[in-house]
This record gives sequence, structure tokens and C-alpha cells, in this order.
Amino acid sequence: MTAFEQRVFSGVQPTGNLHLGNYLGAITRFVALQESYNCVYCVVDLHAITQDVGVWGGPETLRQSTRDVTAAFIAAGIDPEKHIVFNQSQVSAHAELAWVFNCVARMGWLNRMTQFKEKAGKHRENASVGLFAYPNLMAADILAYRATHVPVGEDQKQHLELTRDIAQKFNNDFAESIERVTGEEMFFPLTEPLIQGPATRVMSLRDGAKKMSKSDPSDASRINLTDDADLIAQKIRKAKTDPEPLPSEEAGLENRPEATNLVGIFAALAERSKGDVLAEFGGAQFSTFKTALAEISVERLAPIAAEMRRLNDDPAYIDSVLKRGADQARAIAGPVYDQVRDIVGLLR
Ligand code: AQP
Repeated sequence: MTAFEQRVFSGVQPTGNLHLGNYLGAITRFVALQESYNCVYCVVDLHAITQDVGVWGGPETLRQSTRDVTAAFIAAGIDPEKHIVFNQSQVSAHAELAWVFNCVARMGWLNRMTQFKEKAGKHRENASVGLFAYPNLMAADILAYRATHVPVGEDQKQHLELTRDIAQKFNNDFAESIERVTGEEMFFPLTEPLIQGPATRVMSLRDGAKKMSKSDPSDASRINLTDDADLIAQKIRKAKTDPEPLPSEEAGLENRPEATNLVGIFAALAERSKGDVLAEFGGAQFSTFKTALAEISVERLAPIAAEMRRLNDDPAYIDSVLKRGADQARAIAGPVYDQVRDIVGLLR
């Protein structure tokens, strides 16, 4: 059995304001994993442009959003001195390997992807080819580093399964060549998703059935990392709830999506279990709970927003982090892609 070096990879799109869902579902996990793994964290700008230019805002906005996500990574506690932080388009192996994977993945596999269905909506024929092939690029992002673990929110689970299918098909299709070139049985690992914690799927504040998302037209549906204390308190005060008081046990949250969401957010921010939160707030009205939730949200997010503002005043520093990270990323992904060329038979 081939032994792979343990490595974490994950990415965030620069498509707009980062929100509490991105923070709790992904970025806090990224920070925690730095203790035990070598990590590669990427601002996936090539993914951002798969949507209409109106969604990601055009060249100036994309440059700014790429720096904003980098600033959020650093402000939340990712250490670019110890781990790799860069933007995807600076490392050409991502796009090159994605092409090879376009030829490995099957149309039928991609046709099943629910994110494409949601994002393309009723205008499937008008969606970009890039949006359809997005999961192949995501597989290339991960496998260019032969990453063994990927921390993501629940919404990315299906894409991670596709990444494993692509790795497996590549390993099978080219088994003899892999053995000849590398002396190993497998070239790509079957990457494990890390979907952990009480907030792997943070829902919209306006609709407990929809995930909190950067591209939701209603700003009131999400808490942005850069919202100030007053705005956070106002959005939480107006968050949709039901008329019942909070239950004292988790079972009482059944069929109460908005209550489940708010309790999950509180638990994640306070680093407590939902049961523990309900033991404290069971029987309370939402008004009381919302005041406590606003307090803890501000306590956790305000220092990050302040640090993001400080970093954003120095774009040259952010760009230098991304450049150094890209050099380090290239040193790993370049040789992996060169081996892929040898395995597939692309002369170099
Ligand atoms: N609501 C969420 N709850 C928990 N985790 C979430 N993530 C996104 N939304 C939630 C996780 O954040 C990471 C980065 O996501 P992304 O920017 O690459 O793309 P996305 O999943 O498409 O996020 P958005 O906010 O919904 O962006 P748009 O609106 O641009 O599509 C991922 O690990 C994701 O799981």
C-alpha cells in the first residue's frame, strides 16, 4: 500500500464578504489543524470566475476580495510563516491538472452535483462550462498536493466524494504506468473530508432551510466577518425564529430549523455542545437568547474584523504573503504535475 505524507488542503472563494458560515464551517477548522498537519490554504480565484461577472464583481473587486480572504485567514489565526497561503491562479499546475481530470471524470458524475444544480438554477443552458467543471478543478486543487485531509463545510461533501472517484479512476486507468514511473501502486491518495464541529452547515438568518451564503441577495441573511457590533446585534435581533421558548434538551429542537441554527451558532462560538447551551437557556424566550448570542458573536468577531482592517491597510504585505506562498505551493504541485505528465504520456 502506498503511504502518503499527511497533508491538509482547503480553499475559499473570493466571491464576496466572508460570513459566519465560512468562519465556523471552514476557517476555524483550518486554524485548529495547523497544530497537527502541514497545511496548504488557498484563495481559489479561478473558482470565483466560474459565476457571472456580476456575482464576483469584475477585476478590481476580485483583486480586493482575494486580498480580503487572505486577510481573513491571517486575522483568524492562520500562520503564513508556518503554513502555505496563496491564491490559486498563481500556480499553473491547478489548471493543468484540472484539464487532465476533465478527461478522467465522467459527464454522468458531474450531472449529479447538487451545487451546480443550485447555482445554475433554471438557466442551466446559460451556465458557464467552468461552473459545470468546477468539481474537477477542486479535485485538482486538492490532488496537486496529494492532500490526505480536507476540512470543509457539509455543502462540499459531494465534491469531496467526486475527488475520491477521480483519484481512484486515475490510479486504476494508469496503474501500470504509475508503477513504472513511481514504483508505487497508487499515485493519488483517497482524500478524507474533515466535516466536524457543531456548525458544519450554518443556515441563513432569514430562512432556516437555506444555507448562509455569500451570494444570497439579502445581507440580513448572513453575518459578515466585517459587520460592526451594531449591525451584528441588529441582524441577530431580526433573525427568523418561531413563537415557542427554547427547549431544555436537544430533542426539543426537532422540526425547529431556525432555533436549531441559532443554538448551533452559539455552541460553535462558545465552543460548547448544543446540549450544554440548552441546559443554560432552556425555557428562555428568544429575546434573551438573542442578546447573549449577539454578545458572543461580537466578542469573537470584533477582533478579527479589527485585524482584517489593519492588514487591509497594507496590501503590499498581503501580496508578499501570497507570492511567497505561491512559490512554496509551486515547489510541491509542479513536481506532482510533472509526474502526472510522465504517467499519462505527455512529453516534456
Ligand atoms: N453556510 C455554511 N455553513 C458552514 N460552512 C460553510 N461554507 C460555506 N457556507 C457555509 C464553507 O466555507 C468554505 C468556503 O466556501 P466557498 O467560498 O469556497 O464556497 P461556498 O461553499 O459556495 O460558500 P458560499 O458562502 O455559499 O459562497 P457562494 O455564495 O459564493 O457560493 C467551504 O469549506 C464551505 O463548505
